[in-house]
Amino acid sequence: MYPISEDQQALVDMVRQFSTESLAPKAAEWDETHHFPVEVLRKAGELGMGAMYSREEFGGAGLSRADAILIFEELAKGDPTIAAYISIHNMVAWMIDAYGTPAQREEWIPSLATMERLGSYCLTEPGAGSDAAALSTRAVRDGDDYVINGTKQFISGAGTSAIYVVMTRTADTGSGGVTAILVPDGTPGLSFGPPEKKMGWHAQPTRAVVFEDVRVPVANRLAEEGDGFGIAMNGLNGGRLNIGACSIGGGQAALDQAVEYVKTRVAFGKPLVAQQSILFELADMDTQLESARTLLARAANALDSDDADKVRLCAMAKRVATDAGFAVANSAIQLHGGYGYLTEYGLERIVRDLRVHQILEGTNEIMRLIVGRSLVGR
Ligand code: FAD
Ligand code: 2MC
Repeated sequence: MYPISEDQQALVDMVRQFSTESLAPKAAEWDETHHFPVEVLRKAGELGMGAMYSREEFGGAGLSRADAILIFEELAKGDPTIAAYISIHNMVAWMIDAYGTPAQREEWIPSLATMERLGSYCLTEPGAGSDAAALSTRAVRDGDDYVINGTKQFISGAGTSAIYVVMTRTADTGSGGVTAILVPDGTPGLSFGPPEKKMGWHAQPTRAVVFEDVRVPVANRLAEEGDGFGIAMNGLNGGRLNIGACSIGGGQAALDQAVEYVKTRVAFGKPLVAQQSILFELADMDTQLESARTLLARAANALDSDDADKVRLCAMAKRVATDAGFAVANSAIQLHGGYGYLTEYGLERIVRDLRVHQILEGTNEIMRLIVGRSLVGR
């Protein structure tokens, strides 16, 4: 994929301008005030970022996964938290576009594409995180409806979203008994836990989603009964790449800041950059990001071409990129000395925001599990 094409460069330039003008100047304030900037998300939607890799028929942008990772890196340079939410929203849009009926796609894709309406992805439960196939939120068929009961935990965008893609249990057959159902906001019996207090990701809400006899028409089911686990996992393959790209973007912003700092900060009579150990540290940071970026691009190409190896590559790239972004941002704090620890410098926010990327969308241990299993065939 590298070097990128002229079209991709134009995309990067457009997103960089949006990120620099609309995200970066406000990121610290949104973090401090825990503000979810829905109005800015609508601007991103106007620029085509609400359904990037959904088909164009109902308003998607029809871009590739290789394009998407370039976009997420640029968005995250401005604000990793907002970039990551846009990724989750895009997962939801893609799942509806890829698996929905023409009626479901027509109903949801146009307004998800513009981000006029937002989406949440509901897989995790209090008793089922890494072991997602153990989920117990149940959907019971009653005539032409499903009645849903259960709780989803840690749901990004909950309370603000217009649509919840909910992975439910319709049969006691492990991953084969999972069904994906669309639950619109406002459905009686749907409620939300209080906003979680978190280390980072302050600029987007994380809440439990509670289902108490929530009744939705069978027409709200995505694909067939039992297809839900595959739908959820396929949504996550792309999400894992995007979240990796968000980590690279955050790490790159921190590295850029560190490079400028060590050129001007004087210690022992000369700028820090004159110390070869400092130069080596910068070189290692740059190399970590570039290696991760290259692996992400390889995995994105595998997803675009539906390679047999795509799951392994997406898992590997997610693990490497989220570890790299976090490590680089943390090193940028160290290079700033005590100033790096101050909120004013913005680096501690990047570190707090990137830390969770090693945990969500499949922990980095689960990424190793996926890669390891593919090696030994189990
Ligand atoms: P557990 O599964 O309990 O894991 C605990 C520890 O054990 C981890 O270190 C894990 O790696 C390790 N572990 C577990 N199994 C194994 C194993 N077999 N081998 C080795 N180690 C193992 N979920 C959604 O569905 N939608 C969202 O929008 C969403 N947003 C989130 C936002 C935030 C801010 C957070 C924190 C989480 C979010 N999540 C979301 C949930 C997230 O995906 C889960 O937290 C994650 O998958 C881990 O599950 P868990 O927290 O239950 O940890
Ligand atoms: N892509 C496509 N299909 C997949 C897949 C993937 N990434 N992972 C598993 N599958 C399929 C697999 O091929 C199998 O299909 P079939 O039944 O046709 O053979 C089926 O799913 C079951 O897979 P396993 O037998 O591997 O299931 P197991 O339960 O042993 O392990 C595991 C599944 C651990 C890989 C899965 O539960 C997992 O990815 N856990 C992590 C959960 C997670 O990522 N949560 C993120 C929540 S979202 C979030 O955090 C956000 C911020 C939005």
